[in-house]
Amino acid sequence: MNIGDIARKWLQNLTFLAAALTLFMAPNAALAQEAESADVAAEAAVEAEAPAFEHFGADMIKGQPEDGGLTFQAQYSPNGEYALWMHDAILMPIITVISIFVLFLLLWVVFRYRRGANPVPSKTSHNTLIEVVWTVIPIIILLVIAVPSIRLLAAQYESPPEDAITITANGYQWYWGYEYVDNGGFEVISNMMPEADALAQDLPPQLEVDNRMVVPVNTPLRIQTFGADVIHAFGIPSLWFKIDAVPGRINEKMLTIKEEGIYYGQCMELCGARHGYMPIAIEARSMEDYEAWVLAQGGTVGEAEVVEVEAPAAEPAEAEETEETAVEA
Ligand SMILES: [Cu+2]
Repeated sequence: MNIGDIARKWLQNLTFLAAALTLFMAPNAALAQEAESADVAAEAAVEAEAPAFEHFGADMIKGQPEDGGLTFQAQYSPNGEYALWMHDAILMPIITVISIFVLFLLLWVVFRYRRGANPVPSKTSHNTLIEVVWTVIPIIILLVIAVPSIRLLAAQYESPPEDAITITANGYQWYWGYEYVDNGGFEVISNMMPEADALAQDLPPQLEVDNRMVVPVNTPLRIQTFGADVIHAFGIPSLWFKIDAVPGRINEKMLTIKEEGIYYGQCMELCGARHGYMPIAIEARSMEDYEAWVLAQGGTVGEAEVVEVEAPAAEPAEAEETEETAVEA
């Protein structure tokens, strides 16, 4: 073989190698390109599905006391509406009628039986008819009040349905933490917003917070409360909702909010030096908005969280151990 032959052979080999390489790489390159465009499409889809969550502004504040208001502030939960109706339609009319009637009796006695008109006082000490009337009528009034009153009391103790969304309000000295038990278990820490920031956004200072408790509207919520250090109380007047947050135990109460909006409350149990500076701000949103917010917080939505919650494996083992110890003992 001369040098020319060797060179030709090498050239052939090189060409073959190059061809093989090209054949091998081409589909990969195509695949990579496809994958890249798929990624871009997926990202675009995610962006389209989950628009950036925007919190409500001052125009959505509801249930605040009004200047010159005579009754309770507007109510935004079924129990609150019922309580407001009972106050306005039953209690206030009865109180008004009784007060006017007693005032009339007093004035009547003062004028009709004054000394000038009655030089000889009456010696009457019993009147069976009047005594029966002033016993029976108050009983009827009390029964009329008792019916809606006991209904309201019972409604406030009603247990939430099984599919209610559980949110735990943890009271800390001196702020609130909202734990989304059914949405991945993340906790939102909520502190009072500095006065200047609140005023700049036209929000009520000392009521507004940095992170609101976002909840879905028209959905039964299982609100659980817990005191991390001392007793606090989770109270929102416009939702007719108040429940103590006690260390060492979990309290539970159902809450359903009827309208989207921002509702303010405060800690309602004297809990220390900054008790007056741990406000509550609830933002009720549509279910879609709520889920978007949960995802933005890193939480989970839908069926997935049911699968994630597995029964603790340690339990049966512990039970066996206690059995064994019991046998040994
Ligand atoms: Cu407190």
